[in-house]
Amino acid sequence: MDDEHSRNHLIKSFNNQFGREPMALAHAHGRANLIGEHTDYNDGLVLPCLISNRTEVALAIRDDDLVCGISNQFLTGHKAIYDGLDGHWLDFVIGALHQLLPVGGRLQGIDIAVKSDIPPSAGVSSSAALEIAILRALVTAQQLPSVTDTQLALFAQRIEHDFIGTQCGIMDQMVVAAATPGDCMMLDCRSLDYKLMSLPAGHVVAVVHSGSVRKLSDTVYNQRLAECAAAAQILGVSSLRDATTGMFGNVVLDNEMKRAKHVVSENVRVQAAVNCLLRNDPSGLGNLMNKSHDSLCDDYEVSSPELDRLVSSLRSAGALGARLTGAGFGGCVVALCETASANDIVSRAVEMNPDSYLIDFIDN
Ligand code: NG1
Repeated sequence: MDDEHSRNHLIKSFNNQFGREPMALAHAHGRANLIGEHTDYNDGLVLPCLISNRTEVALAIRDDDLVCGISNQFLTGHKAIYDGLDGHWLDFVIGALHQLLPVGGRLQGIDIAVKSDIPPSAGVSSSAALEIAILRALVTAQQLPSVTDTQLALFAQRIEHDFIGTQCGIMDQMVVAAATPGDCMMLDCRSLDYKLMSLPAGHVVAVVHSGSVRKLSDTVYNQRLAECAAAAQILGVSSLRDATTGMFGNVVLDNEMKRAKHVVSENVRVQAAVNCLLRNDPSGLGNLMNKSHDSLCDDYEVSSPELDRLVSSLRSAGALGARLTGAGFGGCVVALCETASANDIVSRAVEMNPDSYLIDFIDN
């Protein structure tokens, strides 16, 4: 479905459900991370790209305090703004209303229709896309002064922290707010400085779903966060961004130090990957992606048998590099492929992993 057709379809659904026209429309894309995993909440470096899959929202203000929503992915529902959080997707809308208060927003009832082709729980930022799209539409509907992309990203991250319960870093929200499909964003998660870059000429990144959704992710995610904080304290640095490989010595590494080793080496790999993009070196980039996956598997311990199998199938089918993307424990894999052979590589890998399927090809 093209963009205009899809927008008209959303407006029609809004109309059918709420019997009126929406006051604002907005959309935001999902993302796949090329390299730089589990570094964002350690003040580190990341290199995510937007995918073409996107979330669209249509909304209008109500004159009571109810938030009423329909979605093609989640259950229709309604709740009052002042009801407690209960894990319903409408908590994202309530979170967004609260975040916009400091820039003049108001706590008002909302009718909202959402349409998305970003698979949830797949490591491709369906939640950041929903947050940014809702925030953008509310800025329009409430006629607020314009908000910068970085401000939007920080509001979206606070929705995760305060209304959803995930203590995530800033990678997803920054790239979703500030990039356009096909861009790679080199982001410093400490300073929030970023640079948009292009993929190597003649190459695409395949985003392939392993067929297994993320399991145990919130619990293990928060556990990794705590292990990284403990490792930083042991190493005497304020965050693992300031740790160096020399600090580990030659001793056998316990869990905390293994997590630290991944983060420190991953920051080095992101810098090296940026150099590969600058000098158009796809095989160097592929190599770094492979090393990143191995480190996530051995030292960070967030891979799964399904992800490992898909990664090795993509490599053996001819990808220059393949790795899990997002938090891990299931979800998607990214693979760097020559454009001319990308379809063939993905078809062969999918044949070897019948539950897996292609989500998108990212190209410039
Ligand atoms: P995914 O798996 O896309 O939800 C999560 C975090 C990111 C980052 C990555 C690991 C959320 C919402 N996002 O991404 O901030 O830490 O894991 O690099 O939890």
